[in-house]
Amino acid sequence: AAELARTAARSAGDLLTPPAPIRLGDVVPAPERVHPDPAADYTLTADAAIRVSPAGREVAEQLAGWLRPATGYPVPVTDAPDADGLLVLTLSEAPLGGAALDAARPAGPVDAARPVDGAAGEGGVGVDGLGDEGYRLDVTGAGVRVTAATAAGLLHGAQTLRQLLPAAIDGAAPVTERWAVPGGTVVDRPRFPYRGAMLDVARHFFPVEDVLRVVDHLARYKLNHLHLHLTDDQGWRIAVDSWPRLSEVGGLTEVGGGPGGFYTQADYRRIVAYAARRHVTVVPEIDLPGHTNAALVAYPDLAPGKVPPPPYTGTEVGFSYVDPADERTYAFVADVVGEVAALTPGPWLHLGGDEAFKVPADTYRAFVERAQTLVAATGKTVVGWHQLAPAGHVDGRVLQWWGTNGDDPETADAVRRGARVILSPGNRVYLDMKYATDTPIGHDWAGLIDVQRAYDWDPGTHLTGVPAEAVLGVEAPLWTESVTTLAEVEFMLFPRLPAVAELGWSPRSTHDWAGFRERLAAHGPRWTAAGITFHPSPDVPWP
Ligand code: TNX
Repeated sequence: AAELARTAARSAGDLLTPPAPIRLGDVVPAPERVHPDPAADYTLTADAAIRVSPAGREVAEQLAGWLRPATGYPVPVTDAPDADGLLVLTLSEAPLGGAALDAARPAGPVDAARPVDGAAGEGGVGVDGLGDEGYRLDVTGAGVRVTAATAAGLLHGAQTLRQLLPAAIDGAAPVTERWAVPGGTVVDRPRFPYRGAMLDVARHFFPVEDVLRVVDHLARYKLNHLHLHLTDDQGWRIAVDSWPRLSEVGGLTEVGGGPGGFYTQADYRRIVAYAARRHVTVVPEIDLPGHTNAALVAYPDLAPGKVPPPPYTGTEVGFSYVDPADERTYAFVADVVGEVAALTPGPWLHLGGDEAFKVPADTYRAFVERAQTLVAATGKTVVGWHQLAPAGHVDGRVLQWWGTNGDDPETADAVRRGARVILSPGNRVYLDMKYATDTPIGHDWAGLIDVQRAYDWDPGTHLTGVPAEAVLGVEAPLWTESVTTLAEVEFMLFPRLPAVAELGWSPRSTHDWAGFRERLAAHGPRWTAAGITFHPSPDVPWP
């Protein structure tokens, strides 16, 4: 009877309003399960409010912040349990009451074979199955409900809802639009726990505001880690109180001779806190023992032979290293990782380890083993480039693989000894690679990477001898030797970052280039509305 009544109501409505222009499955990254119900489209109107349980308030405020500018609606947020709320975000298994919404939705189990109406807890998929980051989104004619076990899940669900509204929602000023949301249910959760991007703030320095905007871009596509490459030959970008010259002197340079810069500890805390609100974990990298020229300029005593090197603003790699034979070097490492760990709430600390070409293999291994132990002593889990592989295992250690041939016996061996892997294959996800020969910035040592190349591979099977269970996730690094402005950062991120995000989030069964390029195409107008610079790739049928 309820079904009949809804169908009748829909038929009357059909005469007046066409269906929502966006389909429920038109989301990037692709959701795990989608059950459209064309009879249950919802239209956001001026009286919309968000009702939320107190623990989800932070997410509700962000959602309201996305909805207000383009709609011009007030979108109040309330946690009063009996308030009218047409958008409901709830963290509990027992959905909050809500007269309009509950009356419109008969209970029923989640079932892939037919449309779903029940709220989580009533049917086959409760919040239990959603894990740390999953969510369930129910859209009916009466409203929208997002259910999750965690605030992170709620945020991911809210991001999905944002994508289901017309592209104009991303504009900064009010526009006249029918704010339709397609009806039905999405049940969604990530394939991999680690989904990230790296920003190299060492080759060129980027101010805090730019980094915050990158965090927003990550969160939009359900990426949950921002790796900051904080130190390199051309600049040291994080203040360390016990070694102040690192930033005061080592921070003064960058590629090309520009002014450089560094983050004060307060700046860094601001980035970390902003990211945390968006459920993005910051992974700080202190690159050792190579890529350390800026540190050696600041403290020549750390240089081999105590020979002060000149500041470096070129783009060569592999020439510098801290002196592994001097005990002071280990005091330096302990102090730096100690302070960075104390500033960082997330569990990871990245030790770099790449391209220390001047350090002999056994010296390198001994250095890394001591450095790993110093990181472990801070309570953080060691992450490092895959060159760390030959060193002994420390608990939980993660290797970030950036090779280009999918085959690396040393990494496979480290995995057998307990390491997990983050996949950043250079020829697939290096965001500093050019899209095409005529791309004005970027490199091509790992090849040209347009969107299809970034998308068409499988992190679960990419690396020989590394089973999917050992894969923590994927990360797309952006090195910035040739990238100098936020617009250039965005140009290299979009549209490849959403492709990598989908590899990290979506079940393999959804992988489909033909479908992905169509879904991605619809994001071009969103980026335009949001003022995001992007590469208009010929791989994608932009509208
Ligand atoms: C290799 S990838 C590097 C970086 C460069 C990059 C340029 C890695 C761990 N090291 O130092 O910036 O190539 O693409």
